[in-house]
Amino acid sequence: MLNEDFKPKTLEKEKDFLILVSVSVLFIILHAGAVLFSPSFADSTNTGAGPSEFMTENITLTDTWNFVLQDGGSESVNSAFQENWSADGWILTSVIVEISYDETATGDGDCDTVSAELMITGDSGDEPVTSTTSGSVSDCSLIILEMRWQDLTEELDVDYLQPPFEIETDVSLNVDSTIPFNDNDEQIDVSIEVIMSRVQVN
Ligand SMILES: [Ca+2]
Ligand SMILES: [Ca+2]
Repeated sequence: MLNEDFKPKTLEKEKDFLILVSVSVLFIILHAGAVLFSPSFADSTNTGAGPSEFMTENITLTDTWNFVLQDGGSESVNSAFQENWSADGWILTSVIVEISYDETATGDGDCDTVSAELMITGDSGDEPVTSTTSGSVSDCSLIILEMRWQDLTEELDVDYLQPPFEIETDVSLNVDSTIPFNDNDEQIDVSIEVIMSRVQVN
């Protein structure tokens, strides 16, 4: 039988703590009238645990939109982050946006053309380490846009984004069709995943 000291108390406490953090962050965002992000999962990552015990933790939030665009039309979706969002030390480290669609016109053998652009408005921190901020496809394949900043380090020498700011994704449609007057629109699905990190509070 295991000694009490070897039971995973720490993991349980950590899980409870992360659930509390997820709920708290969601409440802050809702209270601020910002985007209706809902935590899809919360995970904890320990990095660089050396003599100083520097550790970070991550939380991932997701949100989705579905809309129909007419030929030549466009739509802008925005996720707003208010100032109190970072009150507990969370910073934005990654944004991943997926834009997907299919051909919904009956009998149409020509997929429409969808274009998308990702941008941050309202704040100017350091540029992402890697980014893909625009894309266009005409074969019904997935568009993936992303911005990734440097991971948190003990030195904290990165000028991360400071709220308030908005993550904006612009999507536009141009219909292509093999049958005249058969196709004039398309349904577009947009999924946004945001990863936030902070120095773990011991
Ligand atoms: Ca089409
Ligand atoms: Ca179509």
